[in-house]
Amino acid sequence: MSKKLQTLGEFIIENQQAFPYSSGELSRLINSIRLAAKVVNHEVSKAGLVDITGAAGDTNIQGEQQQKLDVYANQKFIQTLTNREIVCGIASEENDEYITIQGQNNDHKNKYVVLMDPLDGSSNIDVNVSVGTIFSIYRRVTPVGTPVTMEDFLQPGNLQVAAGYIIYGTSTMLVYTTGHGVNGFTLNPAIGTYYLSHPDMKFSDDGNIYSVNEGNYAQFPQGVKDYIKYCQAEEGDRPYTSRYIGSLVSDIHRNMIKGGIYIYPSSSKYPDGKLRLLYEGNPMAFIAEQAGGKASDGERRIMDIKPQELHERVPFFCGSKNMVDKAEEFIAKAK
Ligand code: AHM
Ligand code: MG
Repeated sequence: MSKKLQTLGEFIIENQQAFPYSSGELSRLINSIRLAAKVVNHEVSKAGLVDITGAAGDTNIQGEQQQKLDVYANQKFIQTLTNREIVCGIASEENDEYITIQGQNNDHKNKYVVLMDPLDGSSNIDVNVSVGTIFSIYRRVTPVGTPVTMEDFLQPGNLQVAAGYIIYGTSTMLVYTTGHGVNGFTLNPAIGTYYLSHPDMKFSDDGNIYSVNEGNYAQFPQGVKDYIKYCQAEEGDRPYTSRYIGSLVSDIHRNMIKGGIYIYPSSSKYPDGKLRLLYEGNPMAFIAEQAGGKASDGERRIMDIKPQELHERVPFFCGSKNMVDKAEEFIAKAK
């Protein structure tokens, strides 16, 4: 018997009541992300054909070189979100400052802020490896009718109303949560429709994959080194398998499906870790927790951290719950 095919559009409508503040705005917001993702997907999939890859020449706030597709994806997502009367502000990993959206009547009446990494792992594009978009959505805390302020963006992850990622991989998928589990949709590029392909995604409690840039091993804190040695030890179900793409979305996506832990710890090069709390840490943490997994900075729950600035970095341990617990145990022991 064949399974009933459900499109993302149908899924959004059917589940609208389950969304927080179910006025339909959040559904429209997810819809516009879905649309922008299709446009970006189209461009990303052509990257090898046209002379679009390579550095655009700009340098982002972290001092990293931007690829042209980063700039393109950033523009597309911002355009699509700005053109709809839903979002009052956008913060992007590619922009130094947040963007205020006043709305068509200049009345600042929109309710949601979106924080995003429009094209994460973009250094992988030149070598035809999967990249992703990550997004995080909050309700504004300042009154409707006034321009957004920094306060609207610096909310802890536990106040997210939705978060998700798009993976531009062998298939393009949109995976998201509104706090009622995690669902994954695969794009049929021939007709431009996303279908529910991965309902109710879950991290297994235990896993056997660890994903970390081991080239930086010598720079890691002792507790992290000890945990990596534990992963490699021949005992019980270990050694675990090491898998690291260097593309956060792909590494987390694989580990959610197969069971595993992703680690980007602090190091002598990156004393606060490399990943950004607002654009990468919080949305991935929300997804992980909604999928029964865990996300921590090695000591604290990621989503309980009160952000101090837009581009703040955070050490990141995310994945199967028992694996993250074990990593925390080693870190605590080494203190
Ligand atoms: P980016 O936002 O500049 O693309 O950097 C984030 C990426 C993640 O996708 C990935 O997990 C990590 O950086 C890889 O870093 P490294 O090359 O240091 O291992
Ligand atoms: Mg990134």
